[in-house]
Amino acid sequence: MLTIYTDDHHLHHGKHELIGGQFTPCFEKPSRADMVLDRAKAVKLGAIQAPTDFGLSPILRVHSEGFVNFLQNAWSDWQAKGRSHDMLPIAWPTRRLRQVEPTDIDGRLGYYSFDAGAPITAGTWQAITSSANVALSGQAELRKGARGIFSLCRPPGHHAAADYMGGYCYLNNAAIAVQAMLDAGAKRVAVLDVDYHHGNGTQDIFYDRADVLFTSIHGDPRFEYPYYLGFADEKGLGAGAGFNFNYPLASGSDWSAWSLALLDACRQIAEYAPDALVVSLGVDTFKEDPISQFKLDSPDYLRMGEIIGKLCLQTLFVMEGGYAVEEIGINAINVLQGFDS
Ligand code: SP5
Ligand code: ZN
Repeated sequence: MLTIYTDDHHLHHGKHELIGGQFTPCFEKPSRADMVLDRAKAVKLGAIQAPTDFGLSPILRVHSEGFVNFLQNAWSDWQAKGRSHDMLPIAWPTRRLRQVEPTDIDGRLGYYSFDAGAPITAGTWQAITSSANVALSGQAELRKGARGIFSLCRPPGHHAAADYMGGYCYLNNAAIAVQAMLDAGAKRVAVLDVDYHHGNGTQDIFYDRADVLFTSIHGDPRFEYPYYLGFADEKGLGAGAGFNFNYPLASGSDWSAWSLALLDACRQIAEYAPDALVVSLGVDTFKEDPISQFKLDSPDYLRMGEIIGKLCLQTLFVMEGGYAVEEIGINAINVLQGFDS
């Protein structure tokens, strides 16, 4: 399988995120993608190809102009206040507060985010646009006829919605690729989000649309981040009603519970008969993941890939989460090898 990758992700290396009331070294760090790349090379998964630059227009098909403008200028606006440390928000427009974009950068930072887990640094804009280009290049390669392509994106994307960032995510790489597939002529695209956390951003972007089926298997939001979306009763809205499937699972879920949800999601995807499948590939479901509560083991990822492969759909794998850095390469590449087997 072809891997799309660029070193540009090294330009994004936040120092701290806020967890349990403490500034904690970011779990989302450059070594994650380095480990996945090393493993792809070690098992000779296939060629590694650099992305091409698609510019801002495919990003603006998914994200609002105000949000993209904010991300592009955030660091210079921050520097203009004499600050050179990472950006993190301090206030958010929750219930009954006005949804009006402030002029001040601290106000804009809260306005365009939903948590204090996604620092913006000097190199973030370059890294996130390159990550989107990795996803876009993957969909372009898939269109040439490949069965599967791996977009080794970093930073991840599935928590980012049209107009907000959070959860280590800034631009929604998977959603940008999906929209590009539709714009290139696909009639229907399915998303299977296997990251441990609910893909709230991707769900939100496509929630009222019938041309994208969104399925997600994740920690039940009653106990797990992102807490405020990902419940089983979220079925889609308007034209999108019936095209959204959430599988919230209990803390401690292992392959036996997880794979049942996967089989049901695959049944929905097969019934939808999409022109292509985009897998939001997070491997933070691993038993040793430092921030997660599922119990998948490394061989389970081979089986996951095999089951996804049985859908017989052209499939773009887009890297999302996974924080057990030692095993992230084995687990992510196992999915791709299972798919190829
Ligand atoms: C892309 C992705 O996987 N983003 C995940 C963002 C999670 N951010 C919140 C982490 C909260 C961790 N809480 C449990 C800490 C256990 N020590
Ligand atoms: Zn995750």
